[in-house]
Amino acid sequence: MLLDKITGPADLRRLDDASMSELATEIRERIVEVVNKNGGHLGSNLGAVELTLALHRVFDSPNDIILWDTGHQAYVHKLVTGRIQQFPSLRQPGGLSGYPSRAESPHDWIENSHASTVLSYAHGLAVAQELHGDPKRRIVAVIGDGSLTGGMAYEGLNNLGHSQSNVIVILNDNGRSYAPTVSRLGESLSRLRSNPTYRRQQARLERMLGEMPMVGGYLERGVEGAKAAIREILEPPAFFENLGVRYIGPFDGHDLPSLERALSNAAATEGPVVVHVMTQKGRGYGPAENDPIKNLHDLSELKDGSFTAAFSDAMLVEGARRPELVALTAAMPDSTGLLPFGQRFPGRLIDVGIAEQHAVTSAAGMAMGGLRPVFAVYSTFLTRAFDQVNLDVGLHRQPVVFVLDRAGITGDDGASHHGVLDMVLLTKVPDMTVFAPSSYGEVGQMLHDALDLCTGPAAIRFPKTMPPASTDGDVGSGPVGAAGS
Ligand SMILES: Cc1ncc(C[n+]2csc(CCOP(=O)(O)OP(=O)(O)O)c2C)c(N)n1
Repeated sequence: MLLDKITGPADLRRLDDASMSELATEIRERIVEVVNKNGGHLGSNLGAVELTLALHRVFDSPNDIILWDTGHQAYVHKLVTGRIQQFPSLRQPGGLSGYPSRAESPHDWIENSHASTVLSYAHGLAVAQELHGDPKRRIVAVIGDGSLTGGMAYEGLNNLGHSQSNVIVILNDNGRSYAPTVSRLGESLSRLRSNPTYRRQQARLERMLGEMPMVGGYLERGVEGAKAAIREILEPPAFFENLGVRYIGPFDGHDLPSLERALSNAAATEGPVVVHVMTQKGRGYGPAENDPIKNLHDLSELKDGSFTAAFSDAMLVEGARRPELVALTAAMPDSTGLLPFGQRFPGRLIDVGIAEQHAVTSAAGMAMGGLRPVFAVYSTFLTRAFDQVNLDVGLHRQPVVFVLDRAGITGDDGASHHGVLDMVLLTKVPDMTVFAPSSYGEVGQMLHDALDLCTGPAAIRFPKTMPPASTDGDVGSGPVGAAGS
């Protein structure tokens, strides 16, 4: 096995093209084997194999800084940065984290699993670099098209363009978050995907535009149509370039030699540059390639006999009773149990993208407009929208229901996924009622009560799994402090 001989990125640079392609196959096999056993993120990692290999051949990590947005797609990075032996312990107690981890490796700079932060870290590192860093060190930020729907990503892009910081942004575009990405920009990006010869066309169309006849100062109608088509082609590059960030691409994210050329060119660029890389989620593994819901983004599924399933059922009941009930998700329609609601009540499930802050304030607007919004979200992700919950919903006394899945300790999802702050924060919000079901059966009753009885905001929080029940005698009888002595 080639893979077992890779002790670090330098070993990758010694391999020829044929060996690299063999290595990519071995990596996919290893990831499928371990994730099928331990759970974790599958589709996202299978799609990022060649991209990760190219990054580690062109850049010199950890001196060059490679940052992964969200971090769920960093398994390949772990495998080629000296963690092959520990990989079977992925997400196990005492084993490798499911995300980058600063304690695990100097190649891991950031470790939070919340999306859309990477461009801000990159900007900060670039400022530090300029003021007192090694001028040769490069900063590379990898972000998915899904994570690019989050507000912080736009704030970061705007700032990078304005400051002209030396950051290489890799846009890993597979057209999906879990579900297809909610983004007009994403749609334009995917038109480029189906149009690889667009650069040639772009030049031709630009020439044509320059030669267009003007009739009484106005372009003719047919010409207007052509212009609209041209705009569609030019939109994504224009979007980045108007912000002051150079755009190159799109590149085939599974063609290693061409990716390496693209990355080398980007490395020689002054100022911020976006390298647009097209990848296929779940690449090389049939069940993931063919999963229509989320390309096996991860291996969690809606189980009967869970809080999520109870909530999913309760939404069908309440949705039928109340035509004004709408459901919101921040790019997680499947994991939050809202897909059945969306199928039963078309148009009443609103996916806002990975944009929790926007979701909360948008829910306030929906409530002001007479709807009863239910925002289903993991507890850990609501935390970033606390200001919106407090002011835009709470201060305005709007009847928004927050349904917080994964409240409390979440086990193998790791430190940044624990939902440990919602209770302390939500109980400070004006007019907020917090419900905490202790059985699946209570979920439906509490949703019903939150909608029927609460005139202001309400939250229903429940854990990922039922806590293990203790029986009489299980609870400690030894002297206090005995464990430490
Ligand atoms: C703030 C926040 N909300 C929700 C999530 C849950 N989540 C994890 S990965 C993901 C999709 C990411 O899509 P993309 O960035 O395109 O990466 P891909 O997996 O498609 O490569 C979502 C919604 C998250 N990590 N952070």
